[in-house]
Amino acid sequence: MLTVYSDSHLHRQAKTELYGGRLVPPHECPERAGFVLGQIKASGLGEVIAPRPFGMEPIRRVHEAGYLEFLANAWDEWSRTGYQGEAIPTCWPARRMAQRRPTHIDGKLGYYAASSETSISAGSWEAALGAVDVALTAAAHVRAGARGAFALCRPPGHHAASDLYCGYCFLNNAAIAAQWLRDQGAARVAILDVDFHHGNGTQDIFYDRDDVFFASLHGDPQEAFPHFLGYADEEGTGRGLGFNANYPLPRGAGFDAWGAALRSALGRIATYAPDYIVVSLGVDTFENDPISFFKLNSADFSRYGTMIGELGIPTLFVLEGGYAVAEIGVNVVNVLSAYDSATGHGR
Ligand code: Q9C
Ligand code: ZN
Repeated sequence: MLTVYSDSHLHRQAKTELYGGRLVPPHECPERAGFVLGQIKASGLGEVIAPRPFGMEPIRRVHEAGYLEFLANAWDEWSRTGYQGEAIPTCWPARRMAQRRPTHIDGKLGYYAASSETSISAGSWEAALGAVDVALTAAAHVRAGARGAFALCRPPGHHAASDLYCGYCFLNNAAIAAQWLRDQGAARVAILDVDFHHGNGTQDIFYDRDDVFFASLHGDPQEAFPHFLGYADEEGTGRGLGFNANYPLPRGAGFDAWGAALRSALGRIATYAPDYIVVSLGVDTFENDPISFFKLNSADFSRYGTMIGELGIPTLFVLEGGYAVAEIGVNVVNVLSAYDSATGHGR
């Protein structure tokens, strides 16, 4: 299958992540993309091409204008204050407080952040824009008739909502691609989120809609980030009721439990009969992932790539998480290669 990749992700190179009460080097680091690209080339998965620019319009279809303006200017505003570190929120519009956007950057950070591990650094906005072009270029390839395509992008996207950044994510690459496929004429799109963490941003964006089905397998929010969304009883609202499916799984879940949940999610998707599937492909379900608690081994990634391919629906894969840095290349390519084999290869 074809991969879309750009060096523009290198603009996202934060020095700090707030983790365990300390500022540590971010888990979501540039080396991640390097290992994936290296394994794609070593395995002969297929061609690697550069993205083309899609401009702001597809992004505005998903994200609020005020939020985009905030992201575009946050680093400059933060730098002008004279603060020495990277931009991290320290206060939030919590329960019973005013939901108004303040003028000071300290207030804006809390207004638009759903979590505080994600430092905003110089270049983060440029990298986030580049990731969207990667996702949309791969989406266009699928739209043009390919059975599959892979968007090798970072920063990731599935925790970002219309007006919230969260969990290393600023712009929701998978949601923007799904909306773009709808806007190009697809009647229905399904998003399958196999990242270890619940795709709270994607769920929120499509929660009241029946034209984009969302299914997510993830660590139980009682025990795992993002903690405040991802329960099994979240089934959608209004027209969207019945078009959201969550599969929270316990600590230590291996392929027996995880694969059974995937089979159920794929059954729901097959019934929905979408024109396209967008897979939020996080490989932090891996047994040695440093921040997660599932137990998939590298062979399990091939098993589920086959299962997705057996649906026979054109599929866009978008990279999300995965922090066992040296192994993420093998695990990602195992999914993609198995998908290709199950669909009779490539084009
Ligand atoms: N103690 C993605 O995989 N921190 N984001 C978790 C665990 C945030 C993960 C803290 C993890 C965000 C795209
Ligand atoms: Zn994740």
